[in-house]
Amino acid sequence: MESTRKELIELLNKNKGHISGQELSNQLGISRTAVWKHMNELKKDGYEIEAVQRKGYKILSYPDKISENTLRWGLDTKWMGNELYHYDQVESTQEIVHQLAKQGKPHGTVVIADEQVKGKGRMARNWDSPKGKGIWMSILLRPNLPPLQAPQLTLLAATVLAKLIAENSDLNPQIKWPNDLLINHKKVSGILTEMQAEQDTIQYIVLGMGMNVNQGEDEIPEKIRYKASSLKVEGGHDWNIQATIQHILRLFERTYDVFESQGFETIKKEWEHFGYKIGEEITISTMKETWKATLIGIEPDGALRARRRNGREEKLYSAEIHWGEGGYHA
Ligand code: BT5
Repeated sequence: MESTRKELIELLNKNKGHISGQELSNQLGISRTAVWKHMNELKKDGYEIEAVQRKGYKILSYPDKISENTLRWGLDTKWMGNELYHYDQVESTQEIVHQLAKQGKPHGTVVIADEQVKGKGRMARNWDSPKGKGIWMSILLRPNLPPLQAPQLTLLAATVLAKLIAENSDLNPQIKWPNDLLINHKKVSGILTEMQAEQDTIQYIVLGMGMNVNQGEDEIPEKIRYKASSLKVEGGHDWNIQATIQHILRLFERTYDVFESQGFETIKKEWEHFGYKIGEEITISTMKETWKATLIGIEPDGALRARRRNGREEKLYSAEIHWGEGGYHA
């Protein structure tokens, strides 16, 4: 039942014009009455379907509720999201993509959930992912890169999200190295890049993106309210989550293709355009120490470049940056 319905939607989706009941019945191997029954079920679920005599059926619009079908509808990408899975609730989309990667799923496989009950941040931190309020999504990537270059993909993803927000609103997104997207100094999005590598080759990468979209201020956990926000809180209106996901997937594909053909240089420039606190003094914490430094920018390979107060410059691959009393701390 479920798979016939999926096939039916795919057929309607593929067909730009109307498709006749007879044609559908032939292709699906079911009777015309069964086709008609399925159509009624779809309508009940919020699909708007036009039925024209002697021409057949056509989907006019999809329901608001996100599903695999509605996400695929109009997603004109080449490789991104060719395999796409949507769940109402998961522990973490990261774990599902790890499993899919092990099953050999292709580059560009996407997993999206309405809600995560064990959303993951970096270093076993928690990522709050309330139902239907944000974008909780992980992408499987199989890049042809040495493992050392994997962090560039985090910067690429942050650039994609910053560009998307800048192009579609009056908001002024900034990227806090390496993985936070801030608006008005508050975090609206975080990226988690997990890699499976063997010596000098990457087997696969699971790139997780979390973006707070339609939470009102009181829907952001009190504990993090001083440093976290959503697009709605900052911009004053709801966003269409489904359209935004599709937009991210398209822009991600385009940006990734540029990265593959031209290297990191173009992405680096875009990243720096959104770079947070570049040229300003911040505090850097590594596993070993905490020190004051001026942020200079990022290196051609994506590492952070910072200058100590004594003038010595350093290149950092992993660190936390923070600033000010009561300011942002991860
Ligand atoms: C991150 O970690 O920023 C990476 C977040 C990645 C989430 C995505 S959602 C899809 C995929 N599936 C997953 O399970 N994860 C990925 P980090 O830099 O460690 O930041 C975590 C810290 O941010 C927490 O310790 C909180 O202080 C804060 N935080 C938690 N939830 C937040 C939220 N929704 N918005 C803003 N800040 C949050």
